[in-house]
Amino acid sequence: GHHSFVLWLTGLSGAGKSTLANHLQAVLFEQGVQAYLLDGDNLRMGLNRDLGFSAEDRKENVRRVAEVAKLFVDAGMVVITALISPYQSDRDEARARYEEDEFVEVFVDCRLEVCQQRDPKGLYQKALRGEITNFTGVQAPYEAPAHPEIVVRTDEQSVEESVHQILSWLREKRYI
Ligand code: GGZ
Repeated sequence: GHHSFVLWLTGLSGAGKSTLANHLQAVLFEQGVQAYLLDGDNLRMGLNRDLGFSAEDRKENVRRVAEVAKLFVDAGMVVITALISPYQSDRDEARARYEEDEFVEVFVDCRLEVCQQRDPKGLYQKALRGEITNFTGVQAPYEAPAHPEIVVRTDEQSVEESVHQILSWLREKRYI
């Protein structure tokens, strides 16, 4: 059997967090592990609809998702979160809510220029034109994780390779 934990994906907009999270969820399901997905983008339509993108609001966003994910983990589930979560201090506070072996931080590492080229929703374009303010990587910072458990280079390898890399790590460390 597996134990319950949160796989905390962090990275720039367009780095591939949601894509990876969805693929991971599907592959885990095939292997008998049901993982619940908490995607920042979706949660901002409900639970976090009152929050914007100031540093304070992002902090609160990350805090709430960490709390909700903790409830699921306590209920015995595997949780995958996909939030930019750009500040080291916010991620550290999230991690602090968990037992040491319950929080697996995954840096979804993709060069900014590649994210800007992908620009799946045209948000970088809008930010560069000044139609969106506080956009991560344009007007707002992204602090790369200091000590992530896993780093996947989504600008240098395929989704499948990143998924495989994460699953191998989880198997090796007996998470699954
Ligand atoms: C960053 C923004 C912004 C600004 C809208 N900055 O790539 P997406 O579009 O689909 O997902 C992004 C999402 C980021 O929400 P998070 O909850 O993950 O952010 S954080 O952890 O920093 O609180 C992006 C969209 O919202 N979006 N405006 N200004 N991303």
